[in-house]
Amino acid sequence: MSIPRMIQQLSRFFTALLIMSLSAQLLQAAESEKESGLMALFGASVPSLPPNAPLMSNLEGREKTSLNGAWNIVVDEHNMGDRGLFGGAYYALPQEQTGMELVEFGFDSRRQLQVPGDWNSQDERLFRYRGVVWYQRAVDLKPEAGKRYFLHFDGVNYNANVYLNGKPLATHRGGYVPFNVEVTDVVVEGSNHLVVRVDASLDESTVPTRDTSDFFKYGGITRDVHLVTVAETFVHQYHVFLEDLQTRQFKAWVQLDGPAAANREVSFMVGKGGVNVSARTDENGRAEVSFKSDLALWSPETPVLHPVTISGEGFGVEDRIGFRSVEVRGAEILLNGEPVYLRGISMHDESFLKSGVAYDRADAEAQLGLIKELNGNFVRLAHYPHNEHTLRAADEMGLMVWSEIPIVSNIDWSNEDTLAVALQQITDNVHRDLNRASIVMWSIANETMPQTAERLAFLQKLAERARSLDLSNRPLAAALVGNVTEEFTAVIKRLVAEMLRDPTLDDPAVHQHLQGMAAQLIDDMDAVLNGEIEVMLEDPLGDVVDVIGYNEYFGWYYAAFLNKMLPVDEATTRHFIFKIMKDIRFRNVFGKPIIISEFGAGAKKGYVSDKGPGMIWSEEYQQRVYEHQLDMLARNEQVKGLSPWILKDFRSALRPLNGIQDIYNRKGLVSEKGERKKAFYVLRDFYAQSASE
Ligand code: GCB
Repeated sequence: MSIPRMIQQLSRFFTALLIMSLSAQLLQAAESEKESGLMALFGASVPSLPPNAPLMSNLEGREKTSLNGAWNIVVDEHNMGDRGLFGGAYYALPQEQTGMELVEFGFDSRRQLQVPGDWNSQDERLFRYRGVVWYQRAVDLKPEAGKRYFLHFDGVNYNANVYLNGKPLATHRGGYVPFNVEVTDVVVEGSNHLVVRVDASLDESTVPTRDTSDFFKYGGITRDVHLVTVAETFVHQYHVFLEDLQTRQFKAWVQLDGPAAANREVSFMVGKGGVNVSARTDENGRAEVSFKSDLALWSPETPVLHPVTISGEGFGVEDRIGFRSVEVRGAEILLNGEPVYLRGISMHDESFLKSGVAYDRADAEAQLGLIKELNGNFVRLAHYPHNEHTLRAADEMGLMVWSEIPIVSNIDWSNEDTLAVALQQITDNVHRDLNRASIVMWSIANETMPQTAERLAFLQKLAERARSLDLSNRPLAAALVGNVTEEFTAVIKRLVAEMLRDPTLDDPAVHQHLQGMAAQLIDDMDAVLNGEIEVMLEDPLGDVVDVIGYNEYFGWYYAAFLNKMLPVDEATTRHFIFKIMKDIRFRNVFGKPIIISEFGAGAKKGYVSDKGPGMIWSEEYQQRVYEHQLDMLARNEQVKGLSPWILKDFRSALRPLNGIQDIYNRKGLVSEKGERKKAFYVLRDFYAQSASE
């Protein structure tokens, strides 16, 4: 036989083999999934798994084994792993091999990622990757009768499917809230094969969406993983809180889970040698008690945490809880009955101790330590729930917290599935942190648009959910959207008036243009020049929440927008904006307290423009923005707190300006490495002053 003919025959043989193998797999896939065609083989649709079990609170107080460390991974760019091509699904239990089986994937130590941690900053090849990665590790175990076992994930971004010993167990959506999966019936003695499929892809219907927010969507098992062991009937959730400041009445409820949850005696011990009360659970396993006590209260100055034990026969959990009251009265925020000014800053869940996501206690203490150094008493944890260590550290260090979920900008407001994911996120966020004294408000939205009835209905449901879960009436907040036309018209009128009376602007063409604008916009020149510039917040979301957040960027973006309407260069517009800022007054039609939840300016540490000092992106320019902002905000009586944007430069793919941003949002008061910028000291001194007043 000639060589070409031999090759032809061989290739026919292989093609036949391939077709046989493919059709066998196709048949199998079609049978199991009731699908046919190539899509069934190539795993385009991921079989749906049941949702995870409801979240247990207080991971810290549980008997647990850490599953942090090196996990083996397979990158699944083509989303094949649910069925695999040769060798079966990636979650299947590995089979004994003779060495002759064709298997086209494999987990082993040659490709690993550290858990916790994102894949983007651990592996250069995955820096921009937003697809599927399969994680695998062995879990050694000696299960005991009468115990229950849960896998607990503090955060997997974005979608996680969990498989143990080859069995698909549960799915979870939402990258910043914890979840647990019960594995009691699946664990075996010895080595257990744990696989997690992590899908970091986002779209328009996810929470957050893919494109409408300015932060890096890290992928991976980003936070701690544990195997938690509990009794068959155990304390699932609870809340112990100060119900009434005047009478020092406390309230506690507990929810047991398990076959013997009903009609059980549960005791609550609070404080050293203090309270010891008990109650019986109802038929749903829930018990409630009230008690009076003069336990010392938590505050940023005295962040006292009391030991709490909730237990019954054969079960129990311990915690350390602070007690304080927080309420909104008129336009005031009261902490333990006293008006309080929130000296805060915003931060993302990143750390200057490492690149990528923050995930441990050291990160938390380093970040929050900077806020203490700023003389702050408040932090806005933007734009999603942060890792649990941060909340524990805030409790201990004495920082009040604004906690939020990733409802940012445009969300798919009329999509029921999006609403379900959002509700799940607020539920899990509240459940995880109900007992954290540091959290003084739950925020449900950041700058959400457009202002439609669907948006409001969606956000109202989130508010109702938070209120129904948190019986301590923690205030709700949101960063509202302003009325841009009114706001900018008021500002532009004043700018035109100021420019007209400034003798240094003597170009006749400029003057003529300004006069034309004044004729159209201004009736009473004196009133405009001597009055206030009012920014009235009236977004109807203000009716739903208790605290009005507002993000404003006077001195930064607004100068660029406004400049487009003015006949001067941007430097001149910036100069005049600084001049008029002292007269800007933020008010709201709801009579509620306002927090300026963002203001700021970008600066690269050490940057000097070749156009000279003090240009935008310099530390000096950022410092100037802070000086004018703080001067303005100190004159604003309805403003009861600040959380400027932002503590540290953070990763954002929206910020590609080479040499300056380099994929960082540069509005940090410290660089990504923690180097303090000049504005850091401006805010520090301002807060020192306001703390002493
Ligand atoms: C905002 C957003 C925040 C952005 C910030 C900015 O209003 O809430 O997510 O990062 O502005 O720097 O533009």
